[in-house]
Amino acid sequence: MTLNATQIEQFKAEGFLVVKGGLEDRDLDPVIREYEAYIDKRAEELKAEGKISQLYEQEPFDRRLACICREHNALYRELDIMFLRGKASFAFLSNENLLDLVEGIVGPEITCNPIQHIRPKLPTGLTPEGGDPHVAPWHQDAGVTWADADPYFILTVWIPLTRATVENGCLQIIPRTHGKGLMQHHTKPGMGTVIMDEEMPQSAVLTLPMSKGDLLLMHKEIPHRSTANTSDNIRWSMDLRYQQTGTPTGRPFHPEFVARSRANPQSVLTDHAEWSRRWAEALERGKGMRGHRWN
Ligand SMILES: O=C(O)CCC(=O)C(=O)O
Ligand SMILES: [Fe+2]
Repeated sequence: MTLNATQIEQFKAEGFLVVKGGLEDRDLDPVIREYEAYIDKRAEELKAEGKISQLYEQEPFDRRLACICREHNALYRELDIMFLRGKASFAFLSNENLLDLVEGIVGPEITCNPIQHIRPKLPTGLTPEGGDPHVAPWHQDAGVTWADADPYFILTVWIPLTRATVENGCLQIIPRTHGKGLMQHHTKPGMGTVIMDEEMPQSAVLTLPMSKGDLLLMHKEIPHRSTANTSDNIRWSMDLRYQQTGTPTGRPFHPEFVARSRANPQSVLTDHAEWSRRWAEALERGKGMRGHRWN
């Protein structure tokens, strides 16, 4: 599927576009299977170490991790894309159906920005140490890069792996607020990078429940947030960023790579081991590095 002219116009006018059913199970399920297998392996280990009382193997993908974390939460911090670094997850970053949609906005020379996450948003109260990194206060994604990326366009793609609902903390955005540049953000302890309520645009908030297969394409200047997960299931999601090759990612110390190129096809990175090596090295080298610019 590619974006039609109306969809591209809509993105330009609104600063976002939801593509319903843009992806199929066969695009997303390899990632889900990879995470299920990892959680299964770790559950066996945690059970053997006496850290959890049972394996919870009858529980579905959107419940099992929560059951495990209720007993012992070590696993929760191992799951983001750059820590698990799975083959299927890497392959998904260059998924053809995904990039066909991205190309409609970014053009044919596509770099995958290293600000990329897989988030298991657990039911509130279950999260280690109280704070929840997957409850995101109001921010622009332009606010979580270094300033070198400010003049350049970056596309956020937000992808639910399980149903995202009002109850489990789907995204909320403020449409039509892009094109005016970066807003002032602040670093708030326990909350992260945030736009103060009094500095927020006064236009209407749009709440975006989404189903597996849907994608949200969002301009980096659109303020968005997600609130706590008050349900008893996990909101699993991915958020990825793409931009025109050659433009700064705003995270120079983390590995970007060329995901698609019509002009220079041999520049595309398809080597999972190499991608994984670059992340491992960057995480080691970049310890203590600040991704955000605010005090
Ligand atoms: O997934 C969330 O709840 C927040 C995600 C976010 O801020 C983003 O994808 O840029
Ligand atoms: Fe964000």
